[in-house]
Amino acid sequence: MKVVSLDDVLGTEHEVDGGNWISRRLIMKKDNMGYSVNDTIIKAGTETHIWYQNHLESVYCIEGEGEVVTLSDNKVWPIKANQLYALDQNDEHLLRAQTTMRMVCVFNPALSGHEVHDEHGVYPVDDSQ
Ligand code: 9YT
Repeated sequence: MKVVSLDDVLGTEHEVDGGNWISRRLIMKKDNMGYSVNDTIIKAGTETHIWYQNHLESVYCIEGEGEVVTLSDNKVWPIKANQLYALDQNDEHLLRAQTTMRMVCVFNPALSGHEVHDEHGVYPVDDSQ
């Protein structure tokens, strides 16, 4: 067993600044859990285009409020603290933060821990062992 504190990650290479968000990677591929876990801050007033074509992600909001727009149907999903959204269809979406949002993000397959979005909002497949 292991215990990971947010303080263990802050200021390290696993605190990743994506511009509109800062992702603190708590569990990564190297931990061999089959998923990864991030504690992510989404900056207030931002809109981020995201499309995880290679990953499924569940996002549990623990602070703040905003909305997700799924682009296949232009549906707007208001999100606030204590709600989880699951991108179970690799859904292309916009994430809008009305206030600063704090999210617990779980990815399958696991992230290596260094990923930032490419120009299409995608994280690459990590083929490394
Ligand atoms: C909620 C969300 O998808 N934010 C973008 C960052 C990403 N989830 C991450 O790597 O923590």
